[in-house]
Amino acid sequence: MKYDNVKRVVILGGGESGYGSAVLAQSKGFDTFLSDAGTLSEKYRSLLLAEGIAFEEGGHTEELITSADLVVKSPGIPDKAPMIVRLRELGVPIVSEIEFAFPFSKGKTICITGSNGKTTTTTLTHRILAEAGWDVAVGGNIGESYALTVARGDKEWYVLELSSFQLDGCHDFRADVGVLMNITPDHLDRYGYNFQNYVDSKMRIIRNQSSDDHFIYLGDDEVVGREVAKLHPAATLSPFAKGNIVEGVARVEVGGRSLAIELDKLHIKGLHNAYNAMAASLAALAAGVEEEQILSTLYSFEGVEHRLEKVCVIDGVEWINDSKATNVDSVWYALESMTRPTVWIAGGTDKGNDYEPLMEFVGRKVKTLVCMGVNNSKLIDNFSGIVPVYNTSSLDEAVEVCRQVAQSGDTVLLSPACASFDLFRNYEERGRLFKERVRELATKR
Ligand code: UMA
Ligand code: ADP
Repeated sequence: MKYDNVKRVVILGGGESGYGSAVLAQSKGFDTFLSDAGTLSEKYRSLLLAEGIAFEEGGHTEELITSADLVVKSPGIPDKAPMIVRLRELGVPIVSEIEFAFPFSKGKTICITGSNGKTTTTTLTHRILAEAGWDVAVGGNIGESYALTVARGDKEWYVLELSSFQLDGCHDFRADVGVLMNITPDHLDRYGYNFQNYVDSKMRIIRNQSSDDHFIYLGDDEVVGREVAKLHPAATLSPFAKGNIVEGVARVEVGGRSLAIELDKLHIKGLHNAYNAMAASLAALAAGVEEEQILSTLYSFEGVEHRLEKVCVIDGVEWINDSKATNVDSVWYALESMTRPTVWIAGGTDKGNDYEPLMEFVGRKVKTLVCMGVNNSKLIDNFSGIVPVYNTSSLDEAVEVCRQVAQSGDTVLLSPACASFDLFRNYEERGRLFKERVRELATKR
């Protein structure tokens, strides 16, 4: 066993990832200790106490950590954190939760990464396998951690959403089916503001793959195409691309098995969702799910909350919540998929956005921009003079302006291109409150 010489396992970070690693480590009989530099949430503190796992919070005590044979690092902890720097100086092995859990599972993995589309594709792929009656768990950068699902009882299949942070600490981990949705700039603060570092991290999805494995990727993505040409993955390659779509039907094929997806029959709309459907179908075909079963789930899948989610129609105006669109690329796809004149709500904490790619839609599809944030100057500078731009600094104000300017036949789209932290706790709160306000409008009518 890989961990024969490991007695003490220390887990850094006590959120979802750290908790799952600690439960798995404890259940495998290691001397387990969890250390969190901040304050644990009530949920994880009580769970750790209930499981009888030793832990500390409010700081990392060096001697309790450097005595580890193996350290499992939570994905949110950057490499430059002082304790990580110290452990590297001392040569203590540090792995990600995914790497740590991998040897304890006999299950096969479908691993989905990319800058956008991970959660939608992961959820859809999991649903296809689950509805086919397979023994499958979903986890990783979504819902429960991989480690926790392994600790709770091994499954035959895992569908895992993997972030670049999780891939970084992987060495021996191998995906039976790897899926790369796209690579566009994101999280550059963690990668020395060097895009190639982030690209290298995403490409770790093919690490250790052999000719028995599958690698599914967006063929239209220049960055991914360049990396595939450079790295010559050993796995069977299955690109999906715009070119697969002819007259509203997307055709995909793996190892002689093919599927024709009628895009009209999907509830999830837009080119990006056609990509997501193709990726999930290819993954399911590669895993061996029956064609009919895949189509049946594809055509009933309603999408994931906060991703181009239809809220309601009020007086002929359709309201859509796309609060998860926290970067320019995801907004590009949202606007691309709009079929009606659009009142676009954007703004929040800017992540160094370049709005140039969105210009093609503004004026053509976007009839009005409603900025919603503490500081909207960048959006105002970019779009003033092209379409009417309104400056608002709260959700209530933004929704009220939209109510006044939107006419029957229009769509109001919340697709912010920014993080939510200036006005909200997270994108989920932003999306939830937006839906609440819109539904209140509907009842007040
Ligand atoms: N902490 C330390 N030491 C430090 C810094 C932080 O102990 O030096 C502690 C914090 O006090 C906190 C804990 O670490 O208690 C948080 O760890 P974490 O940030 O890794 O968060 P988790 O709750 O463990 O959740 C992580 C992922 N979060 C991140 O990568 C930021 C979750 O993805 C994932 O679902 C979960 O592991 C299970 O695998 C969330 C996410 O936002 C959804 N991901 C990013 C994204 O999608 O953009 C990558
Ligand atoms: P992730 O988990 O990678 O953040 P999500 O499925 O949660 O991806 O979608 C995040 C945002 O990106 C949403 O606004 C969604 O509409 C958009 N999106 C979904 N799939 C794609 C894709 N394949 N390419 C670009 N944007 C996408």
